[in-house]
Amino acid sequence: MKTRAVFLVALLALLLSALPLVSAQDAITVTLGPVSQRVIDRDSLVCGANQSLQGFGFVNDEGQFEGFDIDVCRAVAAAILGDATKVEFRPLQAPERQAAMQSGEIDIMSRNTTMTLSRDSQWATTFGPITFYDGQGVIARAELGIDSIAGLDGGSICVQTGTTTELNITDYIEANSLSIELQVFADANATWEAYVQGRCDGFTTDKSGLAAYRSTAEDPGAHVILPETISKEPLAILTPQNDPQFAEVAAWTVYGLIQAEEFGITSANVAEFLPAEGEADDAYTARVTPAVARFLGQAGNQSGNYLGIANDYMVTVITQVGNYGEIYERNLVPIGLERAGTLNDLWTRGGLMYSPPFR
Ligand SMILES: N[C@@H](CCC(=O)N[C@@H](CS)C(=O)NCC(=O)O)C(=O)O
Repeated sequence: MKTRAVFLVALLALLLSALPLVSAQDAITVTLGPVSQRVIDRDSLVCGANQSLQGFGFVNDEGQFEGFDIDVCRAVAAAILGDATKVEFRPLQAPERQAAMQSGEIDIMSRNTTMTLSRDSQWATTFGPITFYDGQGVIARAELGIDSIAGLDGGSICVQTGTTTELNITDYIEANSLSIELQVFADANATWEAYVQGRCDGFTTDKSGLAAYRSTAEDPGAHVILPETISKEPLAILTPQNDPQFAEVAAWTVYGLIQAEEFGITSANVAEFLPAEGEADDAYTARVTPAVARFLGQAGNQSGNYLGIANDYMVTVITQVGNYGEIYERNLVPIGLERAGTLNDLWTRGGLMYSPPFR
């Protein structure tokens, strides 16, 4: 019995000595997935985008893509390629999104796209973190003098096909026993134009989209956004389902934007959160906090290494694109989407923007 116990202890010791010692400092090996690999090989990220939605994704007067969703793609390019300008934008109409994702012609989609069960399961995609909490609404001409969707009973609403919008408004009309005719268009701008020209009494889309379209109207005050929010429209990024490693890169870039804002790290002050010349690791860590040192991949901490990208990738992202709040401020405040007190505020201020821990 005793000999057997000694033998077992000896065997255990042998086995343990054969195991590599794992410490936080050890190199981490990450195998790049097919999407990451092709992005690196072509040195450019192909991003499915909107080209006609003010604030979110549109082509500006200089012919450049601009907007909140556009900046999210730029942030992912900065994370994986170290350069926020290395993005090729692929404009997509709403009904083209599923095929673009399934065919593998894009690496990522960042295009006011609502996360739903059927899309998540049927589009060969992985939805990433929610970048904007939205909900559907209806806009109508102010001269009608109505203050609710029911005021459009007997009238008509213009709506774009291939969207959750069309499905939700159909449900709403039925559930509320309204008699409202839907005029359906494939193209977003054609839908808005039809409403503006008086072919419909109202126009419906995500409330963010209503703000965007109203901002382009000749007289924005001539249109009222009705108070009801008839659906949940959590807008999120999408990546191809065949590459979980790339999905993690994209997800932890979005989380990083939110976390940077929570830490108060911006494109203007990020250098202050890096080690000063000659500053010892422990002095630096004490100055910025261990959590910030980890987040920025400094002082021997692992960060991007876990994802197979540059360890200090968030330094690059914040320097080149800014944090979530900066991206919001730059793109969405100008179209009238105030943030304070909304779901899109940081969780520390009562909103839903919340990053899991970087550790
Ligand atoms: N979030 C909804 C609606 C998305 C959507 O495509 N909305 C329209 C109106 S705001 C749009 O962006 N159209 C622009 C286009 O198709 O070019 C969805 O995912 O289906």
